[in-house]
Amino acid sequence: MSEINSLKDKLQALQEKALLAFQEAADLQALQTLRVAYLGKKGELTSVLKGVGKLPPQERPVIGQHVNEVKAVLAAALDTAASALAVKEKEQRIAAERLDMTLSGRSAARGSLHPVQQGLQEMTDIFAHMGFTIAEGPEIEDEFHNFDALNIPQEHPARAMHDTFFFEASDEQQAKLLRTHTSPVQIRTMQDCVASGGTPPLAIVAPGRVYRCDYDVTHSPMFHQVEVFKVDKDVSLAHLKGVLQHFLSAYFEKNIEIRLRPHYFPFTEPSAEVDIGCVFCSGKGCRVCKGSGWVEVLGSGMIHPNVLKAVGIDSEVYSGFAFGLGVERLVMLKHGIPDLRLFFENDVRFLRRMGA
Ligand code: 2U9
Repeated sequence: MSEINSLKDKLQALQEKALLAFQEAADLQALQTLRVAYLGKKGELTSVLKGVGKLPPQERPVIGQHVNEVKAVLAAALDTAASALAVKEKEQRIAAERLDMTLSGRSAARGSLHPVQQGLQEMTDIFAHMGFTIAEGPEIEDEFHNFDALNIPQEHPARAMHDTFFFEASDEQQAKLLRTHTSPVQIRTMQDCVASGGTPPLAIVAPGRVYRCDYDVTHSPMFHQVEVFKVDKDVSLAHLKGVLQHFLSAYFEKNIEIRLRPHYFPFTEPSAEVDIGCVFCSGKGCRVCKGSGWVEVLGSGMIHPNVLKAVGIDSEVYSGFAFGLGVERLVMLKHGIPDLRLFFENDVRFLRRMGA
């Protein structure tokens, strides 16, 4: 066989071998290696070209053109194979990254209200259902709204420094303090009513934080109150007792017996402390009720005429009842919580047990 035909055969064989190898390349990396092996400077096509020198000069262009054709075929085949592999690799990557949307998700840990807030909301809801309007007010108060308007005179022990947190103030400034009860909310509600030309009936529930400079096993310097009041014509002690009876039975979720014991509060007259039949021993006598069968739960009374006068409501025409309760105390009684301090330590074992 002539030299030129042998070269042509070699080129033909090379092309076939290369095309087959390109088709079988597993990935783009392997294809790149083949590109170098066949078309690179030291590649197979170059080594075939070296044989061209042995040909007679007139035959060299013929082979040269042939080599160029093979080169073009291989380059085109490499490009085709490369784009096919690129598509294949992309499909493999997408398949590997596929998300199974049918898998159930990890549920996020859900927080919950603090037991005191739960209690506060339960109590407020009961009064809201009875038709009382929820009202809130500032925790930083002045002496008028916290004391004077509530018939608590200057010399009253409740105003002494040991009970009330006062803010520092110069002589000409009005003294500011942390409210010691939520009663100023009702004072402000009545003032707003009168100022806008309105008249009773007013029925308000005032929940919120209050502060007293008092700290021991049964007292915290910050605690929560719910206060309720109703002002209208002909409001009587019977209305007070009916509302208390309904509220306490609804909150404790059972029929609750109540009794009113005469007491003294400056802002109510007459005043009464309210006891319930012991929820632990049903009146038989236990440690909680100290053997008496009764537990004190709140303070109440008919609004003192001086309080109505202080806000400009005619106490000859209108009367009202009011009561106030400590939220922590009632939550403790309902859930058998033995120590007030548990509410303020935020021990998760306690919070979880309480439904957190
Ligand atoms: C107005 C007029 C009167 C609210 C009342 C009590 C009795 C009472 C205590 C219960 C436990 C406070 O948290 S505690 O220490 N409260 O005994 N509160 S009558 O009387 C009012 C309120 C507003 C305008």
